[in-house]
Amino acid sequence: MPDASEKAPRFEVHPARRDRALERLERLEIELPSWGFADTGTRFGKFLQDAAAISTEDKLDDAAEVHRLTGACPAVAIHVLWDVDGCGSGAVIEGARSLAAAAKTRGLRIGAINPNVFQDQCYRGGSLANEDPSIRRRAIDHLIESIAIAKEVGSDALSLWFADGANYPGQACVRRRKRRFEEGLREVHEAMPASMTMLLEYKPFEPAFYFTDLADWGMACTLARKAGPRAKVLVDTGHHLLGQNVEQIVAFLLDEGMLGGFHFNDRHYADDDLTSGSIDPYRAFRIFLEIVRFERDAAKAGEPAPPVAFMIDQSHNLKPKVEAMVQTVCTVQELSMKAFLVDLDSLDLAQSRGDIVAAEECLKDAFATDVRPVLAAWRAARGLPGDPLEACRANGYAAAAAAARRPRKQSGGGSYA
Ligand code: PSV
Ligand code: MN
Repeated sequence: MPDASEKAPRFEVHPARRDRALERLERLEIELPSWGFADTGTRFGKFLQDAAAISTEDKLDDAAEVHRLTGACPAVAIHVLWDVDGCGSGAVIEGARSLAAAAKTRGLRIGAINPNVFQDQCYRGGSLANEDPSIRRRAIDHLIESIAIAKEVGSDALSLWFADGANYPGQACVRRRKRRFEEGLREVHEAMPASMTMLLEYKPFEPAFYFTDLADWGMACTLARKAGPRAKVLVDTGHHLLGQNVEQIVAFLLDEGMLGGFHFNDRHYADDDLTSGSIDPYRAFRIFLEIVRFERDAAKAGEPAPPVAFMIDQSHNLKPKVEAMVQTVCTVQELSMKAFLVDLDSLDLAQSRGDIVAAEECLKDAFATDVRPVLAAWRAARGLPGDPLEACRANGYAAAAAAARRPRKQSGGGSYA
């Protein structure tokens, strides 16, 4: 029941609720994607940026800058083929070791490990579902090598996304491919240490356009369950068909104990990699609300709420990379803070009374709250810039990075053609 002492005038937040929300925000770590700092493009071309990272060290420098400004991003997810030297050779452990050391020097740690079984020519017909057993073996070996990398860098998350699928009706047998995924994932799960979680990401389209083998949360959940107890589902917010209710998926997976983490971004049409909250901030808010409500219910029941990884998966083609990442982190903090402010007791009461309008107003009141002043004060109290985005735009980091990286790009060390 709502504590009467926590009742504030309708459009004001009671200080006790605000403090609880800030305490939850304090624990919100947002993992950055190494690949979000490099030059990327669409299939129609790339628009290169002088300040974009070339090497993995550059990416770590950029991530460290985002963490320095926001204090919320101590971990960086990596894509092994793009970030670890020596993949597929005996030198890979050495590569992983130096990567971990490079992260540590910058006050960071390596987060989720993303293997890559989609870019090599051999994966034309897929990876774990390939008709050719030698290609399936190669993919599984790479996933197992990624586990070794994870162990070496101290990461406990193996994050799997598969481009497997088919482009044409009749091209492939859906059931046979499903069985191969079951087999392959089981083997990989068995190779994971007890501390490691397998995150299984789904996506209904691209690069396959007739079907992908892990097209939606139900398929990912089924395959995760068959893989083993430490396999969970990863929800990339851009990987849904138009109109899908993502927060319902989140709530459902939470209740099943099957939500492992997120790839945050926003979208208008497909997997657009737009800035989180730039298109539908209310949706991101509703997703956070499902999480905070689940956590509250677990706490009430005296049960631990299993950890959920909050990762960003955005590669901006047009925005400056570091600035876009700082903007994203601040937006995620703002939207999650609004969700943490929802008066859950009043929401419970309104729902149990069937008072639909009052229930919806609980969401709207919190969403309409301007949390920026509270966040600025909270950051300042931690020695962080009150407005990380403004600090980022003013501090000259991007200009210095561009000056240092431009010559390397021009001399062929980067991705300038
Ligand atoms: C695929 O679209 C995806 O969302 C996966 O998470 C990949 O790892 C990432 O994008 C690569 O950019
Ligand atoms: Mn993703």
